[in-house]
Amino acid sequence: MGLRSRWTRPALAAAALALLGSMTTAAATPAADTPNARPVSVAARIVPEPAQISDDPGTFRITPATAIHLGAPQAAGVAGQLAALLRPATGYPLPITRAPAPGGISLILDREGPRLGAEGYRLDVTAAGIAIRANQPAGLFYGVQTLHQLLPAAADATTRQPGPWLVPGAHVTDYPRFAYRGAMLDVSRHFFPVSVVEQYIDEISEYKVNYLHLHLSDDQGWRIAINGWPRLTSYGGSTEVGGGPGGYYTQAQYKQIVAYAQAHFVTIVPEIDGPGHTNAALASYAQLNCDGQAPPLYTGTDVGFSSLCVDSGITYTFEQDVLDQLAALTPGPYLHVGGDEAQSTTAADYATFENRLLPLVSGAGKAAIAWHDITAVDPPTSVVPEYWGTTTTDAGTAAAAARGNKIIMAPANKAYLDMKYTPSTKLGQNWAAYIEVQDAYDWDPGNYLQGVGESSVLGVEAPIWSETLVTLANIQYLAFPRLPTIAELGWSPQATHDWSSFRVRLGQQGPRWTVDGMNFYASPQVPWAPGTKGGVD
Ligand code: TNX
Repeated sequence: MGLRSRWTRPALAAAALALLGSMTTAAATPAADTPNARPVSVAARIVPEPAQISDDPGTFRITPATAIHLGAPQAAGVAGQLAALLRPATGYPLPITRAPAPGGISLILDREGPRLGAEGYRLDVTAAGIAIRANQPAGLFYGVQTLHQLLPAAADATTRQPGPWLVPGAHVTDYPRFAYRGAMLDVSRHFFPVSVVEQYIDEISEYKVNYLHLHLSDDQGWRIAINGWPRLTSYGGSTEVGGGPGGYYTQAQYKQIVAYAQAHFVTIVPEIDGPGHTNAALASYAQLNCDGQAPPLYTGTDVGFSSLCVDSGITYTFEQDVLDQLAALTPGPYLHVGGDEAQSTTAADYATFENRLLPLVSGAGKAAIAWHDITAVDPPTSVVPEYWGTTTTDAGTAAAAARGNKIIMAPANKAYLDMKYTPSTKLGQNWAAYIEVQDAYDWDPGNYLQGVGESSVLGVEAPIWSETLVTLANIQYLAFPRLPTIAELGWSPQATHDWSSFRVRLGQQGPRWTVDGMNFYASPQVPWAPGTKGGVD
């Protein structure tokens, strides 16, 4: 969260609330209107679906006297986020206290046992109070995200609203299915400033996504400052698809993104692609080209035409500088090294390159993630191939899984958020598929790719490539509601998988997204709750 401070769109929010107010049906804000009118069970509201959830007959009321009890100093960050969420719309002080606050909201860190792990939580809402318990602060954060979805949509407003602030009773015990629940943002094809990345972090972390992979380099732009190689950004970062001004992150800005992500329990995975997808670097430094000639900058959308010079020592000096600096800036365990679509590199050269590159990643103290093309070189088991294919068989990825590599599942025809929903979607592409919400939902990451079973799957990722995306509103339109859909596949037990339940729960997100001013696709497959106003393509 932290979203209240960012989603300052009073006009949009006011319009949304007017819309909510104009609805005569109590279903617009079910719990808010009449204490005992609870047309939607709490179990029918939460995305991703918790491991266990049941209703409690009581209803908790947030009042001017409600306090947030900090059960442990390490809960301070999450407590501050919860207070920042609740204060603007309620207008209540919601003090954060170290003393127990009977009748309030308690955030408690204690030994909840191994089942909850580092990210699980218990949430109990009764008439007498709200308690969130976890082993680690990440679990408290996820408990707060679940609590957020139990609040009336008007709680998201940035200005004071009338209330009442009723939270339906619930008992939740929850923990993730997969360790890696990722989103990817392509900041190379079009550049997005820090503020957009931070807002995307707000939005993905509400759905318990815990990794954000940033695609920092490609043919069209180099987006991260590297000491000793200033032209990568001053020249290689100076444009983007369509010829716009591009841009890049200074190392200080990148650190700001990392810190913002950490506060939302999101780990940044930086990607530097190679040996292909490297025109921006090749244009910036002639010595990275085998013929010593720098090509011009590129602002089109073709792929597969560029290659680093694999036999030249300077290529690996360059890579080592880049990877060492990125490793030093990145607290997370992974560096993503791309490796996809190297169509201008022979298979032998590709193997030469990767076999020199991968040790640089381990030398920098990190594990490599790479697109599943990497399986052609039989990478060490520490390397995580990311499957982006469109078929349910892939011999290379299956062989890697059999050798012991863990796999991230991002099949393009299911999980690519830049695919159009239908032929009439204006944004996005369709090379992998049209992906309506049900298509994005109806697959099982742990039993999808032949030979890659549950125990070989590290998790899922939903990439969004930005060839056609220029604004945050563009990103939101393609990401919502499919990002929460892939997030559910990453978090919820497979036993809960059920489209008829999911579409109802997804529909309950609409009023809140509307209050938040989100530009989302109001898919006709989803029964949107009253108060939902979809966005535009
Ligand atoms: C394929 S998926 C790519 C990207 C494009 C994307 C567009 C992958 C590893 N490479 O370079 O941006 O398609 O959907």
